[in-house]
Amino acid sequence: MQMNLFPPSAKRPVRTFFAIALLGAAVLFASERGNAQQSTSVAISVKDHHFQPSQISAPANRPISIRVKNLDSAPMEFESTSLRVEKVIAAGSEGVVNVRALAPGRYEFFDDFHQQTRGTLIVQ
Ligand SMILES: [Cu+2]
Repeated sequence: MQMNLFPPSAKRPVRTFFAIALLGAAVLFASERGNAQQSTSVAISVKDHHFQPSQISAPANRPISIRVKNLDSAPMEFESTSLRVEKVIAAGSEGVVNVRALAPGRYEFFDDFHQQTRGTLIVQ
């Protein structure tokens, strides 16, 4: 047997209230996640086998696009063990290296074709 605590007219507004509250919470949650996942981009150049600047920084917990411009007349390979990336960039050209969202810290990178060419990404 069904117990009817509320008369039919009172039941609907209560249910509507909860539905709206739930929807509101879902929208809030989704937009916070959206902010956290919004990517950021940072640029760096290579000239005379030196990164310019040799230190770049980016916010934590966001995917990062590193735009690498190779101003030298030789190809280079942007590489990092801690970032788990590797990308060849032809002479006089540029490439984008996409990195996952990172915890705060220092992440070293180098040119695999000219190992003395080194730089650091500071995530904070
Ligand atoms: Cu390599």
